[in-house]
Amino acid sequence: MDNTSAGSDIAALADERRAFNAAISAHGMSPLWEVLHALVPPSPATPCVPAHWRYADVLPFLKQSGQLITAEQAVRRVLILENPALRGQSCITQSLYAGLQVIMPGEVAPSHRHTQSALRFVVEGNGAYTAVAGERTLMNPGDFIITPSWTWHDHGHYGKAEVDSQVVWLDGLDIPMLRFFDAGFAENGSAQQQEVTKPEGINLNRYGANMLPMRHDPPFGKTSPIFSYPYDRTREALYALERHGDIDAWDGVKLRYTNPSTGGSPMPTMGTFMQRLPPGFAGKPWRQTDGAVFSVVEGSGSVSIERAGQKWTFNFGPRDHFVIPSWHTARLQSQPGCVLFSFSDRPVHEALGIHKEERLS
Ligand code: 1HN
Repeated sequence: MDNTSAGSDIAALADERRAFNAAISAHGMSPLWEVLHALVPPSPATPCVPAHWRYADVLPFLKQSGQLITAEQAVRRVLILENPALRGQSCITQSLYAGLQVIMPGEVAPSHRHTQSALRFVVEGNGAYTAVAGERTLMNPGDFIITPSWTWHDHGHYGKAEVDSQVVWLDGLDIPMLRFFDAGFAENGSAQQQEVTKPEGINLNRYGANMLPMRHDPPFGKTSPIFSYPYDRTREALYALERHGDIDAWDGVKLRYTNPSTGGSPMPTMGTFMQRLPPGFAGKPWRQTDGAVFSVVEGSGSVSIERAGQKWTFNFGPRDHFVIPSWHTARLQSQPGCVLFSFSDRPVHEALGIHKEERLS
């Protein structure tokens, strides 16, 4: 066979395959051999990219949004943190939603419920509360608060306009995951605010004193019975462990929040973490299949992220947010020391037996 006839054979075959693809396409089919490599990549090939939202850039827009629309009109006045590579999809990773919610003194964000689970991580301000299942909890900076799936919830701000200022928190929801499963339901409450039937703090007394009632049904199904994890306790633990020298070369001092009745994650779909990087920390690199969203609580530092020859470095300060997508190699550094909150879909990876993590040197 000479080169010319081999060339025309190849061209003829290509034509035949194109015609075949068109023919089966008309019957709702397509050839696997065209897409097999992309369907099962050798390692996770996320479309997500690393991204950083500086609080100094975000805050003016949060304040401006307070002038444009009330919390009541908006239902939830939130600026969504959209992954730059997934614009228009309301997600920060393929499975997670994140947004910054702002509530002004005197405002109410009306009662509703949905099957999507939500976490709140308080970024700044005082005087706001969130109500879950008849109990209100004050929201203070650094507090991690849960809205379990299908529980009525509303938010409010006890403060007075002119005297007090806005409260801002990070919302983390499993919206894209429930969208993927087509399992989302939602309902509006009949009243703006749910009736308060329990004294503030009773939830923490009942489930959050390292003890549990002798007999109880889990109040929130697969979600932690505790819905508020105050920062002062978390902070005290992290700083004490730092003083004791319990410092991991990759993570610094890192603790995960737990559901006290199972030891597992507080929510079935999202894991939450808090870590302290001691002064002068230069962490080793790691990668993990769960893409993670970070909120900077105290101090400053930097994160370097690498994937397939591309590199990003974010210098972060208090109240900044950033995302490390799946299977991107990351390392954390901090000169003055810092505290970082983060959340990811790790419990789902673990439940499915697909979680993978590599700690590099
Ligand atoms: C929601 O209910 C809240 O309750 C926040 O504060 C963000 C984003 C999408 C759908 C529902 C909240 C939300 C949300």
